[in-house]
Amino acid sequence: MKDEQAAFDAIIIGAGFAGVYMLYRLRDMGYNVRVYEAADGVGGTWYWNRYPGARCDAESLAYSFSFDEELEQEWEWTERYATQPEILDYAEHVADRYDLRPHMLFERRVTAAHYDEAANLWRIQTDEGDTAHAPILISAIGCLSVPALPDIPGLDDFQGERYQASQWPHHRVLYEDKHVGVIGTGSSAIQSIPVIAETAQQLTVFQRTPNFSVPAANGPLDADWVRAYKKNYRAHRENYKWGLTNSFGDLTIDVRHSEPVAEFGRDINDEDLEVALEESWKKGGASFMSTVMDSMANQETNDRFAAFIHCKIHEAVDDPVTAAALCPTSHPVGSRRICVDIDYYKTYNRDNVSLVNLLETPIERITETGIQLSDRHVELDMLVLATGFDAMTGAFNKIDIRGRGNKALKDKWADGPKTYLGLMMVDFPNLFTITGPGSPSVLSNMLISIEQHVDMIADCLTHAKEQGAQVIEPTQLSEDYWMQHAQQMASQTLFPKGSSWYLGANIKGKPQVFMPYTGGVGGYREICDKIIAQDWRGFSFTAHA
Ligand code: N01
Repeated sequence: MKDEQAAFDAIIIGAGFAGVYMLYRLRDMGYNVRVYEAADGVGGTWYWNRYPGARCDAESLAYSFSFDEELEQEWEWTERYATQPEILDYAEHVADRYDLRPHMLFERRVTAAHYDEAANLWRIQTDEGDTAHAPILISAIGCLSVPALPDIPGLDDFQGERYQASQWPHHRVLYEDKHVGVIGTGSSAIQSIPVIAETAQQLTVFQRTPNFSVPAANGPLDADWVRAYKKNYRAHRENYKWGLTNSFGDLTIDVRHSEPVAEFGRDINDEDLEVALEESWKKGGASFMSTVMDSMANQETNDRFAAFIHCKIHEAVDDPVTAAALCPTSHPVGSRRICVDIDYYKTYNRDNVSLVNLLETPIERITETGIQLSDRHVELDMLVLATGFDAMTGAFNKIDIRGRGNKALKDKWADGPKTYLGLMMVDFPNLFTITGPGSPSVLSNMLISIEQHVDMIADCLTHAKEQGAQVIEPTQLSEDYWMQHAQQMASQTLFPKGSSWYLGANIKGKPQVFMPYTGGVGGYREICDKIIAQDWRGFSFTAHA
C-alpha cells in the first residue's frame, strides 16, 4: 500500500512510544491519523537498539504507560530493569491491544515535510514515494535515533564483522572463538561489554573517555512485591509525574526510602555521606545521584560522589592500572549521562578482556584486520561501534522540514535548537515536537515526558477547536523567553561541564547548546500547567483566512 496525496487530520512521524500514544489519543478524539515509521515494526529506540545486554536504565514499573489502569495492572514485568526484547514485546502488545497498526505505514522514512501556508497543510513525502497532507504534523522521531559513526580513518576498510550498537542486526551474533573490539564506553558499551565478554575468545575495549557507572542491582521481580506495588500504582505514578522520587522512579514500596539524606553536601559530614552513598550503591540505579540533592549543582558535593565511585572502581578491578584508567576525571559525575550496569567493572578481571586507554595510545586507523594504535596493531574478527548518536536535533536534520515562507528548520536551528517548551516553534505552525529540545526529555524517564507532551498536544488541539482556530504557533517573545530560561537553568547545574551529547559536543561542527531542560519533570509540568491555565500563554491560536 502506498499513500498518494492522502489526506489526514494529523500525521505522526515515528511509531516508538511517543507515536503510539499520540495515535491512541488522537484516534480517540476522532482524528483520522497516519503514522509513518522507518522500521518494519513499532518500538522506536527499542526496535533498533538490539545490542547484547540492552535494557532500560529506568525501572520497568515506572518505564511503562500510565494512561490505562487495566494495561498497567495486566502487564507483568519480569525484572527490575527490563531487557530490550521485553520492552519491545510491551510496545507490540500496546499497539495490538488498542488496534493501532491499521493507522501505521512501516518501512517509510519521512524525507520532507513542508508547510503550505495558503492551505494550512503540512505536506509530507517518504523515501518510498508516499505523499500525504494534514493540518497537524507531530514529530515522534526520538531523541537518540540517528547513530554517530566515529571519525576514524579506514573505518570502511575493516573486512571482519562490523556492527553498530544502535543498528544491531536481527540475526544472532556469535562471539565464540572471536577477537572482538568495542569502541566506546557510554551506556551502550557498558551494557554490552559484560555480555560479549562471556563468550568472546578475546574482548578489547577501546576507551577514550571513561564514564561513571553505578550498579543496577537488577533481579527478578518478586510477585508479592509487585502485587503490593500495583495496589498503589496510582500514587506511585503521581509521584513520578512530579518527580518526587526523582525521575528514575523508585523500586521500594516505601517511597521515603529514596528520599535524599541531605539537601546540600555541606550539611553532611564525610562519614555520614559514605554510609548514605554505600546504601544507595547497594540499592542500585541512577537514583544514586539523588542521595544528596545538590549533587548536580555543587562541584564540591559532586567531587565527593566522584571520589566514592573511584574507590568502588578500584575495589572492583584487580589491576590498578586498568582501574585508574577506568576512573573518570574529566567531567562531573552525571554531567554525561550516568550509566547503570551489571558487573561492568568486574568484567575487566577476566583473562579474556583488556582495556586500551586511547588517551595514551590513540587509534591511528582501522585496518582490514583490526585497529592500528600508536604503538601496536590489535587483530580483530569483529568490531562493535558503540559510538553514540547525533542527539536531539539529528533526526530533525534528516528531514527537509520547511515552515512559513519555505524557511528551513535547519536554518532556524543553525546556532542550536530554538523552541517554546520543546514543543513548538515560531514559523512552523501546527508542528508539535514530542520531547523536543528544550523539554526535560532525555533527563527524565522518557515515558513520563512522552505522556505529558502527548496529553498537552491533545488538550491544545481541543482548545484550538473550541476557539475556532486552525493555526497554532508560539509567539516569538515566548520562544525567546523559553530559550533564555532553559539556558539559565542549565547554567545553574554542572551539566554543561560534561562536554557531552546533551550539548552536541560529540558531533563535529554541531553548535554547542545544552539541549534538554534541566528544571525536572515536576518543575516543567508545573510551568506547562500554569501556561494552560493562563489561556495557553505564549501560544497564538488564529483562524486560517
Ligand atoms: O553513546 P555515548 P551510547 N574514538 O555517546 C566513544 C542512551 N542509552 O550509545 O566520550 C573513540 O554515551 C565516546 O568517547 P568520548 C543514554 O541516554 C540508554 O553509549 O567521545 N571513541 C563514548 O565513549 C546514553 O547516554 C540506554 O571520548 C569514540 C562512546 O563512543 C545515550 O543513549 C542504553 C569515538 C559513545 O557514548 C548514548 O549512549 C544505551 C572515536 N572516534 C544508551 N567516537 C538505557 O539504558 C565516539 N567514541 C536506556
